[in-house]
Amino acid sequence: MKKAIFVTIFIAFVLVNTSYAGIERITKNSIKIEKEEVKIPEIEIKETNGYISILLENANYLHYPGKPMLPYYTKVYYFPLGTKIEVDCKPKNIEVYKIEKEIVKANPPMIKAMVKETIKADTQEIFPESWYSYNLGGGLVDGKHVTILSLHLYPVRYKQGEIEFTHGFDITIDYTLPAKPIINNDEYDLLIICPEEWKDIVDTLRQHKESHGIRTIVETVENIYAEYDGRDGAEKVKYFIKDMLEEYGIKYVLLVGGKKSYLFGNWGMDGPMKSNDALWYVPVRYVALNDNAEGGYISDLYFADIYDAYGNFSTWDTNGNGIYGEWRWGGKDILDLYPDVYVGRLACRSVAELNNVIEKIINYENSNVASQPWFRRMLLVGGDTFNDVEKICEGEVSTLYFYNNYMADKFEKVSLFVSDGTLTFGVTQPNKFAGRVAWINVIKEMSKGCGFAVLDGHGSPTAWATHFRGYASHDDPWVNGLMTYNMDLLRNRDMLPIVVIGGCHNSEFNISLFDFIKNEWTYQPTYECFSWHLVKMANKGAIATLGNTGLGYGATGGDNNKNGIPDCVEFNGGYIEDRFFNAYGIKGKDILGETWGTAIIDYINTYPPMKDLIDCKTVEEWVLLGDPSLKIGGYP
Ligand SMILES: [Ca+2]
Ligand SMILES: [Ca+2]
Ligand SMILES: [Ca+2]
Ligand SMILES: [Ca+2]
Repeated sequence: MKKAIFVTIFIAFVLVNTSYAGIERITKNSIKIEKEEVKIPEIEIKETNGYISILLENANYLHYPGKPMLPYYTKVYYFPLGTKIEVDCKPKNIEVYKIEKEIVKANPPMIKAMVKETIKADTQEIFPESWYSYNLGGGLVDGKHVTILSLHLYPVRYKQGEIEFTHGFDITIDYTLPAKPIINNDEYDLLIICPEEWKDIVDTLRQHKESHGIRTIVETVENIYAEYDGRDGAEKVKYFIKDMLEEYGIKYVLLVGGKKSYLFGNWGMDGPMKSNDALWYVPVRYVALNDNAEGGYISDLYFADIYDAYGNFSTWDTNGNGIYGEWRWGGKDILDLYPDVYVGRLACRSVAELNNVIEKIINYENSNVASQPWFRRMLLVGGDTFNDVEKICEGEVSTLYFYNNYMADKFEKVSLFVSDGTLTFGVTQPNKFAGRVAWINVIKEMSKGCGFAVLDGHGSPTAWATHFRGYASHDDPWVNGLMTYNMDLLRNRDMLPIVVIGGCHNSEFNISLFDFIKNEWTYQPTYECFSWHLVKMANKGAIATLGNTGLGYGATGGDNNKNGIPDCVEFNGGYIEDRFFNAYGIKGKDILGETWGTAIIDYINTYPPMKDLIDCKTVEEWVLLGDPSLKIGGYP
């Protein structure tokens, strides 16, 4: 391995009241200019099985299907929200290398329910097309409303058997600060939105929050509909959230209300074209992103992304045709996606559910659960998610990675895996019976209590499942980890975990009983989704869940780009889970909504979602079903 010159990458700083060594700052009238020099370490070239990998220390890797997995650097800068920014980067000392072998290419992301998609043909154009690119957005970072500049430097570019490599960049950032701050108030922390009929019950939660210093306001959907303009209920609610942000400086928004009907209703395929306010206690936003497998799904991120980089309202309908989050034949809306408030939903459908979840939250936060031994257990559940040559058990590799890298110093590991038979009664070869009843082990371990549980594999609205090692095709025997049909057997009482679920549709909280007839991804009838069922259960289940409202995606196999990080945690759904545990375990984000929001922000910084449909879907569909102001581990 060649010795590399170390560079500080991933620096992040707020320019206000901060100076940074090595950066020259010039002010000309109102325009300020930052100049910075970045040195790039030497590249390392590795050959494996006839393919070469080009490595750079601490780099990210391009992940576009069929394209070379080339290294790049992400540099993130924060400015006060509304700052106008222009960036120029010049490469220095460019060298050209002849490449004898092919560079390893990115596989298409795999759907966590089935296999599909073809690899796009490689073009003869230079890749990537420029030496750098950047993305601007508006978001809430460490309590500050900021304009985020994520700058991507591509020191290695490929064209027809040659790579160009630059040893460094001269970066120039011109920026103009906004005349005055867009948000300057700090009177409330939490906004709760609920239907009128539940307002009195929700007031119990408000009082509880206030008792812990979380300043809380409650507003009803009916009042918002009456007083706000908007093309549909969801847009009215979003304008209301924007007002509350500007008037009171709220940080968290809790949406209390799910779908009214248990039997009929809407789901993704119909959704994008419809306004379904009457069907919902609190409205939802369907986005019309078509991945060739489904035409739409719910995105609660819509209610969190209030501003774009310039401090303008983030409409999610930039082409103005009344269809939101479009990315399909016929149109594409440009979305900011960075959360400006942290949003979670209690998708309640009855007073009984509402009472259950409020009681669980109050009890959890009041009983200092972090001091109790059960909280220090982290449950990992996984198996072989996708077939690959090395028979890597992606669900085991990823959950272990989260544990070892972010959680091990505070948590005790409890794992249920297929490769060692702990999930499957000692059976490690494909076995229909052992696979069918594996859920008994999940019920058993979860019933002992744990602070966190992470299940990484396949999903549907009714189930989370995986496969035996080396038998991960759709027709191989399934290993059923947990189902809505059996989770009522849980006996964990008030020992409630935060459950992270990697899989398709587990958090499809728009599901109704008869949807399975028209929805090919539902498989079995259910009137509610896996992730909400866990949260709404009385005196057991989960305190909150994080999962996908649509088809989830993951990377297959081990380490194709040979950078030492398993690809299944480096890309797509695995990466957002990785960022969640990183936010909690390393960055110390222990208010659940902020943990969620930090994961989303990190993901967007590294993989700009407007460049890749699957990255866009990954952040849009990852919903928090729970209280975003929840103090993880409760109050001491
Ligand atoms: Ca549109
Ligand atoms: Ca935003
Ligand atoms: Ca595998
Ligand atoms: Ca890797």
